[in-house]
Amino acid sequence: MSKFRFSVGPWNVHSGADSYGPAVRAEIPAVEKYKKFAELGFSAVQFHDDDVVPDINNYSTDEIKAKAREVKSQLDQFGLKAEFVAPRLWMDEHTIDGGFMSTSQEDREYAMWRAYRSIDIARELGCDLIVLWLAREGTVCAESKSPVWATKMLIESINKMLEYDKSIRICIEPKPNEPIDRSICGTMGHVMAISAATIDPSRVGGNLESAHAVLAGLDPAHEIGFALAMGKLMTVHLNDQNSIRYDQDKSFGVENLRAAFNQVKVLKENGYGDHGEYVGLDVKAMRTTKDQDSYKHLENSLRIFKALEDKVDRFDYEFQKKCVESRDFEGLEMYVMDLLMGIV
Ligand code: XUL
Ligand code: MN
Repeated sequence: MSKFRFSVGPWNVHSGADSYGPAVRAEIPAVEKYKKFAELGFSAVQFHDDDVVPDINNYSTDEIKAKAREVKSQLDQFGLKAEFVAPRLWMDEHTIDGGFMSTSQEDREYAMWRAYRSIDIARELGCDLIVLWLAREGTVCAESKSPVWATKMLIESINKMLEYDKSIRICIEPKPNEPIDRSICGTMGHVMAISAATIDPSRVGGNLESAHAVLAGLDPAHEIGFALAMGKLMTVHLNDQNSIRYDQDKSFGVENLRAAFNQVKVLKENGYGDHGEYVGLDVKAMRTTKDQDSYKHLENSLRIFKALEDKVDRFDYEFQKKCVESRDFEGLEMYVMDLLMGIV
């Protein structure tokens, strides 16, 4: 029995379209996904603002809130909570050059409108967390904007959100690149610095995605540990990634089982979840996946996470201590490999 509660986003079950080809699986209606998420054992759903209110630009604030209430009652039906709302600041024509640090003032105002509406939606869904994946916040042409100005615009925008709602929490999901060339906020270290520069650092933290850490050339467990040490790990997006290439969102643990083990270990050792945090997945099915297997990558990720939780429970801390005392790191490493291979 897992000690954790899990969450997932509706975009994690998708039709398989990518930059190079069209959809290969049928779209599944949102309510059907929620039902299946509950059956698979998830406790909460992660949302983008327009997952909750499609065509959000066409509605007034009151209409947006009413539509969010409809989604809340759908979640209630399956005993699911909403974990967070993330403004999707990368699809709209107003976010071609990014949102909070766009070179167009009109577009920056549009980004704030989406951020405020995301807060309204979160409130209607009964959650207090806004995730900012800063997809296009950076440069595609390095000389197009000053990184100093851009960083300050991000801090200013977060301050406005903190002022708009006095108890909302803002959670930055760092990523070093893609779709942007050079990101402004690429790692947990950047997130902590931005947090410290806001008007209420206690309400600004991070969402560590395993694949994003790998893309930054960093170890996901260390990024998680760094944010935990600062008391600012608000959620996680667990998945996997084959080295520094396009963002793959593979099932958790399928590329690097030892790195996955260490992510579970650092979460478990440090009481992650004790204050209501969810273990969030952000995994994509392979494009080759058939319709009937649309949820298999979620099932696999949960299965791998729980199996690794079991390995963490069996981790021999006495043996580890002895190895450290005698500086026998070769022995310790082999013990970890034996544990993962099922030999001990
Ligand atoms: C993109 C990514 C997003 C965010 C949510 O790399 O991870 O799905 O998690 O906006
Ligand atoms: Mn993510």
